[in-house]
Amino acid sequence: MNQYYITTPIYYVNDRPHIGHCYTTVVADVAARFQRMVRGHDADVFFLTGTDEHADKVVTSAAENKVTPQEWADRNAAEFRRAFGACNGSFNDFIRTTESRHKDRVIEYITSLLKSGDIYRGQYTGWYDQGQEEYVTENAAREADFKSTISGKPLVKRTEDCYFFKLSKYQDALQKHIEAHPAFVSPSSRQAEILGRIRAGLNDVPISRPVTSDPATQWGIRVPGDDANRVYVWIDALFNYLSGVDAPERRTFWPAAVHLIGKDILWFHAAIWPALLMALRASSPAYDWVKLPHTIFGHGWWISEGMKMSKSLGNFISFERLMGYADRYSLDAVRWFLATQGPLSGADADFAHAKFIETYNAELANGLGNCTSRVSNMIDKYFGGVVPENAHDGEFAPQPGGGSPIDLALAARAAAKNPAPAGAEGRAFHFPETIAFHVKRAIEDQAAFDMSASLMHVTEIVRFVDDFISHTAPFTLAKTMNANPDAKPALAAILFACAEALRVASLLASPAMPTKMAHLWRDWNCAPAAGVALVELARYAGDHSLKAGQKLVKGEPLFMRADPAEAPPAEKA
Ligand code: ME8
Repeated sequence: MNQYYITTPIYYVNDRPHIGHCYTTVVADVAARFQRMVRGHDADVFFLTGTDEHADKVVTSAAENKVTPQEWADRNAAEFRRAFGACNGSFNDFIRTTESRHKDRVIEYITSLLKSGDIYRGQYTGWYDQGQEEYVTENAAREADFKSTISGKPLVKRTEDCYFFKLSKYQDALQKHIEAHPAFVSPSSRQAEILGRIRAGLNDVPISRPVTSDPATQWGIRVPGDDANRVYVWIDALFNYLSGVDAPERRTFWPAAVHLIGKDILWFHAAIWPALLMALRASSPAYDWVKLPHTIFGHGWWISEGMKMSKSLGNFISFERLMGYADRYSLDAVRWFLATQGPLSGADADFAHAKFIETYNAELANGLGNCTSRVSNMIDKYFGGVVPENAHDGEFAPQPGGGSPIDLALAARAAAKNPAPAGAEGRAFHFPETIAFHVKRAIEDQAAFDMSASLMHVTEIVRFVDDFISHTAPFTLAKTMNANPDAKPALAAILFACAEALRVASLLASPAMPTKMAHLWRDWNCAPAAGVALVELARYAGDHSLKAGQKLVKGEPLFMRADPAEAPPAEKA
């Protein structure tokens, strides 16, 4: 797949942005940036986020705030856009369901489905959760004692004329598709959940709501040809993924590679959405291009200091709190934490201050940050801040007769009575192969949407370099440079290898930490060339490697160590 289209849910405008919204958007951002880098061509990636604005509660809140629903939506959509901008989201577009480019498309889709008969008129009676704006099945209502599982408020019984979508017709096709495409619903635990529900049988679903004299019911897209009904907000919202690219110059991005969502909205995405797409495709030859997305990925939940975040408890980690962390530890550290420690694979993840500090210190301050500082300090000190000549292939193995950089380094250590760590004798370090391995694996992990595994290759390269430094102790070798003419080229080879490996690590880290890595590239004079694919950029000592003779500034440390005793940052005003 040469083009890559990734989406986030479109968020309800009524909420204040919080860690949940920022999480999904940051993870999608890391994936989008990684894929741009893999392809070396930004235009092949399309990343869409946005806001879901036709919920009834928008009207209620707007009235409370004495503005029109549209003004309320405008104000809050701007908040989301600002929050995602502040998280350095590189979305290509921000779609709002109140925009005519979206509404017009939805009307076209529904019109086509009405014509084909997959949307039809009928009557619906059921238990309605007013807070969630969703009907609950008889069984689920009974199990929950006829109360909302979210708000605890009583469910209400409603009967209304409405339009249905023939979901039942697509039961077989859906089941077969999911069974035949293991990546379609990811991770696999989610697949089992969805398949179980589909196999249990599918009923047709109501997809409209009546319009009455209550202003709250007048907000939304009217069913084409019937002003007394409007399109149910969920159906309206799902169509954003299609409307967002339904323009001649964008249609090639469809089908989406990944719809990233939280597990709360899996059913809509993994059952209703694909069935709607199948129906739309079948409705007219004009929708021949409407294939099914490749992956619907439902991540787990963030909890906060070990407790479930809930609207009633009011303990959501707010966007402002995240920005408090960003101010103190850097935005990139927050992005790294979200991307590596988040609930992607399904299990919930805890946003605990102690865990943030531990990750930050281990992986960033003492990890990547410290390692880049050590290496640039040594290049500064021993080579005047210029990348040393590399007359070496990056294969560091002891030689039978001695004389390799590693032999010289070990000899220098022995002379300085600074013994190498146990097992150093005979140990070899294969830079080109190790680097190629991590790059390949990071790309594969991204393809499997395993963000933390992919970013752990950064940490593994750093460990490899740290290990190499503790074996070779280049600072000890440096002390022999006056006495031994072979010492300097050996030191050059060692430091070149370290710096070059870290350059590659910085590439793999950059989708999560674009700002910090850009600082490093500026200091090290190694910003990746535009238009070049990752495997080329990341080849050890390849065409895009560090160049001997180029300036390499030691610069500020990338990440200052954090004091675990310091109180958690406050919300940023
Ligand atoms: O559901 N942990 O919008 P929404 C992780 N408008 N992620 C979380 C989270 C948490 N504690 N809380 C929220 C809607 N999220 C609809 C979607 S899409 C066609 C329509 C994230 O504002 C997670 O991605 O309630 C979840 O799916 C999304 O926010 C729900 O956002």
